[in-house]
Amino acid sequence: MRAALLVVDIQNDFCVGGVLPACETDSLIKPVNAFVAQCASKGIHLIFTRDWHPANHTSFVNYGGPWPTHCVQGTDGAAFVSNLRVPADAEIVDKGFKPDSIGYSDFENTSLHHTLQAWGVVDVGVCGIATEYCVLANVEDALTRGYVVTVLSDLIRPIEEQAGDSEAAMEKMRRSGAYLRTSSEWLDRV
Ligand code: VGL
Ligand code: ZN
Repeated sequence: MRAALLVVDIQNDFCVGGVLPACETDSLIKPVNAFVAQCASKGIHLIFTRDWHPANHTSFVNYGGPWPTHCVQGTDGAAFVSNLRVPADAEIVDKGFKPDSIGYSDFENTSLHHTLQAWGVVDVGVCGIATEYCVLANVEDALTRGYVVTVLSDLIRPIEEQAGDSEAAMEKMRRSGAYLRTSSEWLDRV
């Protein structure tokens, strides 16, 4: 199987009730669970990512960055939301662990690219949080590394700090060469 699904940062701090919640995450988890199960039954490789910061990360307001303290390694906020089903054989990739690097991408300082190459992956579908930060960064880095990348439009959620942020990110990903399709459209093609 030459396809992989990247499930980005579905963690407590980014969901309803968290410190940095994305929009409408309540309607995200069930469809992601169902889609992950469908992908698994087709043999699609599964990767779940976590934002995984040290307590002194420079993206935090206290250290001069833009964000409230979030997704600190080992805390409840950094845990996957409890109703997200993470299959036992899914690969988990952590990022953002360098204190002085913004670290939105799972391709920076991780073995993700090597893992995908070892599996022979060509197609990468991306879902999760947040559209205009970690989804965008992963999509752009995957494109740079030569993958065929599809943004799964029904299974992503933005933070939308400013109205239009999500739209702009979608347009940026499209212009960079990503396909924007629904999850079922992608599944029919891979
Ligand atoms: C993210 C803001 C800060 C994300 C991570 O996962 O999109 N956003 N850290
Ligand atoms: Zn972060």
